[in-house]
Amino acid sequence: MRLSRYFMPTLREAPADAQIVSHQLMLRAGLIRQEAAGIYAWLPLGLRVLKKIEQIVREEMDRAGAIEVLLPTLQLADLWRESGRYDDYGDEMLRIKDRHDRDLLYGPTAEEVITEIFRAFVKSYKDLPKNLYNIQWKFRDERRPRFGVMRGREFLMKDAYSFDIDEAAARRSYNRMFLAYLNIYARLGLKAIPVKADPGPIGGDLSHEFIILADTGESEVFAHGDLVEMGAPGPDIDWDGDLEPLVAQRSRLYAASDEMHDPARFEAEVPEGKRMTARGIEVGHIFYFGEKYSKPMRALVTGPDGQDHPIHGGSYGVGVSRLVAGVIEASHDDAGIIWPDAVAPFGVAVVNLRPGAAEVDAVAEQAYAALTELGKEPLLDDRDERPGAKFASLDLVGIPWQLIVGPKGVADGLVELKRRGTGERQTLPLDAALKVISA
Ligand code: 5CA
Repeated sequence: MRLSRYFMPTLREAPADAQIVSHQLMLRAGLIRQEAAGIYAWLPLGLRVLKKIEQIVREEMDRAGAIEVLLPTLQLADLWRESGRYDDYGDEMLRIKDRHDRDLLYGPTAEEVITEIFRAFVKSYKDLPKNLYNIQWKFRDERRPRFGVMRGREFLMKDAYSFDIDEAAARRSYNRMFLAYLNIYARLGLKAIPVKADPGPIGGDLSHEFIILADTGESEVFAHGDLVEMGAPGPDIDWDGDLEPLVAQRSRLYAASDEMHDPARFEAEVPEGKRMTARGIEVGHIFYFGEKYSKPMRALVTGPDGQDHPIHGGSYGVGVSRLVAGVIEASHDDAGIIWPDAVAPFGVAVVNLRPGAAEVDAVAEQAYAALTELGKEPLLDDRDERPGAKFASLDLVGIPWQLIVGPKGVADGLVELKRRGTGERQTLPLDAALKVISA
């Protein structure tokens, strides 16, 4: 992409009502634009990051055996009347009438829709387990949308739904998601801790939230310090094998969010030096709720005994759009965002310090072509701007590498390479710079 033709509307200052650093930086770097309270347009740079996060979530869900579908944003109220949640859900649900005076709603989640699909097609335990997931916009008419996309009204969620014949099988599905979630956050460069959580309006008796630590987070967590360091299991575990030991290793250490916190247990179970109390951002939430939806909605399968059984369900959410802000909270400095390579909107900025000077243009174009060839998704800064302004905006938008091409270097056959995260700079021939970036 050539910056002179791109759309990257950066701002010198963030609007005064942006209170936390990720919201400020998302506005300043031109990632989003607020269209209404809690409703945002995703501008080109923000959309690229959102898509990268979405793709990482997709790959890890696929790896864990889940199957992607795309559910509608608008749902029939009648489905929610079947489950009994239509009246319970309250003012957070955006209710709509169509021209036939039929009640619709903008889905805040999709347990009912997926249960309806499941019951239409799956009739036997032999077709289980199944896990279907959906990456789709949700709407919750939050009383206090705030902190930008962190707590929006419209937001992108990955929601997965598992179907099993009994509780033991459902726990295996739950375990797969538990571990897949840790892998997702690790690929995003985030340290996430699973904490016991209150299932809330989703229902059920087993639930974990995944929290990344950040001072500005809305959740308070109490946890054994070792949990933070334990990390993700990695992609190469046997997804069809017994995952219980890997899950138990993590869930037996004390970790709870404020509503589930038990100070006496915390003190009894966690040695003083290991007691961690921190604020964090909830970036995922998983639930096992058994027959909560399958019973009232009659999602039944024939078991090995020849009888009909309501399936045992779980649901598993990742806040995809919230994660864009979460990554920024975890990775920024005074100059702006520092994208981890895995989600950066562009891999490298090729900074042409003297657009119009033939030799400089030639080297910049050569670098741009080579990086494109290498799949590094370069952004060529060919704007007619002062170097200082270029560096300030590229630091702000957080591209991981800057490959700087100027008249002095070109005369000596050299370019400069800067790593955004560390500020480290080196001067070297273009070929060598390309090798460093590829390594
Ligand atoms: N049905 C279940 C799982 S699919 C569910 O809806 N879970 S949830 O309510 O916990 O939402 C899942 C994730 O979506 C949360 O962990 C959070 O990361 C994200 N999320 C929830 N509400 C918002 C919001 N208002 N803005 C941005 N992200 C949100």
